[in-house]
Amino acid sequence: MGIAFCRTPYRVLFGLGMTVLLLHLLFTFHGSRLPSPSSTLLPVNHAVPTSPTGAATAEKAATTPLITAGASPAVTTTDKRANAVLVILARNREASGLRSSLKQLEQRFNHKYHYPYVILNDEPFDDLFKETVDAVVSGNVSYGLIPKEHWSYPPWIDRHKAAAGRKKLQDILYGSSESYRHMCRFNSGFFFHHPLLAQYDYYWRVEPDVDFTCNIDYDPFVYMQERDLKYGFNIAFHETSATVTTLWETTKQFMAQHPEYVSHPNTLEWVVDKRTGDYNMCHFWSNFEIASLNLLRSERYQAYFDHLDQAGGFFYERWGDAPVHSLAAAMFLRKDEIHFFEDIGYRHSVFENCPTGLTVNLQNCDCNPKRSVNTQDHSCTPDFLRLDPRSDFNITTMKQNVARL
Ligand SMILES: Nc1nc2c(ncn2[C@@H]2O[C@H](COP(=O)(O)OP(=O)(O)OP(=O)(O)O)[C@@H](O)[C@H]2O)c(=O)[nH]1
Ligand SMILES: [Mg+2]
Repeated sequence: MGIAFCRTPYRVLFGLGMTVLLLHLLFTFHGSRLPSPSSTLLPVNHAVPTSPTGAATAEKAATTPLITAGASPAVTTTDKRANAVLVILARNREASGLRSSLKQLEQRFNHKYHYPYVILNDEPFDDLFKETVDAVVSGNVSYGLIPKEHWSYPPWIDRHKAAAGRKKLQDILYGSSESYRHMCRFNSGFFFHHPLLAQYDYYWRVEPDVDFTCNIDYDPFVYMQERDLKYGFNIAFHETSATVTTLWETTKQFMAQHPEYVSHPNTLEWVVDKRTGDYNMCHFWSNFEIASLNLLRSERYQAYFDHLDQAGGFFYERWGDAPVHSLAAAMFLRKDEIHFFEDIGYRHSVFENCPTGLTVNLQNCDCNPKRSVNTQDHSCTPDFLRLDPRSDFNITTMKQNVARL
């Protein structure tokens, strides 16, 4: 009772004042944090996972999400949420390209779910990069630096041989690039060991300058989790063979040394040429991946990566993380643990996946299914879908549907 005004009628007035103030604060907070009236109604858990030990200094919460929701259709959602993260590797100079990708990803999907982001770089991110990203995301962002040992030559690599390898491939895209090789090796063997990712089970890889062309009205992470799916792709294509001259030989050596690691059944049929027994160059395009971090952290994946890394093909040739992840998925997963995200409209450089209209209302898309690479025979997706005639997507039906449009 030491405070004089804590007596009626002052107590009543104070109570009223506090109520008004609280209501004001509540509306101000909601107005700035939640981007659309529809999203305020969604029963999605907005909790943001706490950062792992030691990651706190690298972490910066996004405070000013500016995205406003477009005209999203009715959203099918549940309270369920996966322990998942959006992962990006980028350079400072790619800030505006990344902003473009993330604005679309937020508008199409994440403004309803607020999944966190982990963004990694081999150099520290500058303030401009962070400001650019923070301005467009609705999830928490952690910026991480890649340890030197994950982005440099291991001691057993012969630098002269590596230089000769780059010269040999100089006429191929990124064939003469050293940094591209570090990037591919990092994405093959190290990103999932970064401490900022330690707490998560699933990741979705995103790149600068890609387009998400359809609304995504469900949670693909939960979709994966509920079906025990391990690897999700969106585009499958043939690799440039000169970049992986000895990758298949080296993979066969691994399988011979470690038959215990190869699953039965597996998906090797998809990557092996029936006539010759060679690698047919099919791979999932890893610039889009929704997958299990535990798969990559598994003993067998680690053993496979170590085997490849010792052989040196990341530097002597130009092994990409896409064929490496794909061969791993083929050896370690059953076909029904791999999912084709046909319904996610996605464009990366010249290739795109545009839904065929079987599962997605194309009015909510900004792409032309006739331009989609996945229904074309020179893509590797038809072969993948034919492996399992009971799969959700039947290539013949998909093609027929596109032809009718
Ligand atoms: N920090 C960092 N990121 C890189 C570097 N090189 C590539 N990346 C990132 O790694 C990913 C793949 O690189 P890209 O250059 O897109 O390679 P790509 O997809 O094979 O080829 P593009 O057709 O050019 O897109 C992207 O997210 C890039 O931002 C690098 O030297 N440093
Ligand atoms: Mg790219």
